[in-house]
Amino acid sequence: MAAKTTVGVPRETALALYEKMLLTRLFEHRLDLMYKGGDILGGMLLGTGNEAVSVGATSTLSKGDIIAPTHRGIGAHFVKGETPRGMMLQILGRAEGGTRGRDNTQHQGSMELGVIGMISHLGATPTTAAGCALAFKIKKQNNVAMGFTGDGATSLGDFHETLNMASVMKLPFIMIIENNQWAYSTPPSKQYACAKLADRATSYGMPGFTIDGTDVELVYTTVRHAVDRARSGGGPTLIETITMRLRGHSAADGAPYVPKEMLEEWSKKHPVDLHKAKLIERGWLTEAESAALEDRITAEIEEAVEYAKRAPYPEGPTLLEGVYAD
Ligand SMILES: Cc1ncc(C[n+]2csc(CCOP(=O)(O)OP(=O)(O)O)c2C)c(N)n1
Ligand SMILES: [Mg+2]
Repeated sequence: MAAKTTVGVPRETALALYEKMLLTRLFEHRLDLMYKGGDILGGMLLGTGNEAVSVGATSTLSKGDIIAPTHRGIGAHFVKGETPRGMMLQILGRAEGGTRGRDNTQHQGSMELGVIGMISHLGATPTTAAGCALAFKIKKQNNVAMGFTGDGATSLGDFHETLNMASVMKLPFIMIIENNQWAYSTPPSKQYACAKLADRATSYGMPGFTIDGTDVELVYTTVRHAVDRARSGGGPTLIETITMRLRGHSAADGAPYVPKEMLEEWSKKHPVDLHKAKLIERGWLTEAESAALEDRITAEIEEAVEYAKRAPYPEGPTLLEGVYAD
């Protein structure tokens, strides 16, 4: 089923969505520069083009709800309360970061913020989120869990098992597919043969929607409906968001396999630019206000960079602490 209408959101919400998306974009832009400057070791994955999904979907949640974002979900971490400083400490592998310097990508989780750290074995992240939804149901806790997956990871068995079980058990679960039309170098035509990934929802006995993932208000309103439904005992919903990965798979991937025209076409539809244009058209934001916001966010990011660069790496003898269960 395709969601046909873009329902507007209140001014305050629309501006909050813009702020978090802008933060995500500027933060990732800074990461890109730092990677090129040799400040970031190892791999780096960016969610450029995915801002409306990571921010829009998670902005519908309440305290106590749990998310399990993908490797393109820096915006989701920010919405759940992670700070630019905390994220920078993690990405620079510092002792004060979420994984205490054991790792420098987005594997950090926080029970306090309600974030399951991204699990690199694709497929396991949404499954874990559904497990949280089951726990909420058993404990009669009025919370929901939201799992995220890329288009490629929907081909894994875990994805099907998770949705089947979530539907049978009527779990308070929302499954968001970030269909950015690439799974590394694999396009949808070599990944699945159904017209839309959300069409699979019918076979699980749950509602499914395919929506434009560049429209943050559409993402917000569609997901909000699913969250309300899950919270009131109606069971899970599958939402497929169509976006485009505007960068290579990782910073090391120039993505020569992506057709130039496709990239050019989608670059004109950057979700942050689209939302900003709407806000300005409605008179909810001026260019001057947007520039001031950008300055404030940039200053916060620069503070995070300075702090994290000065922060120590973990001490050698502590490295095995917290790696294995006691
Ligand atoms: C089970 C498993 N197989 C392969 C990989 C290697 N891998 C990491 S990301 C990725 C592509 C994932 O594509 P998609 O699910 O569409 O997410 P995207 O990167 O496009 O956001 C692959 C193949 C992995 N991490 N886990
Ligand atoms: Mg993908």
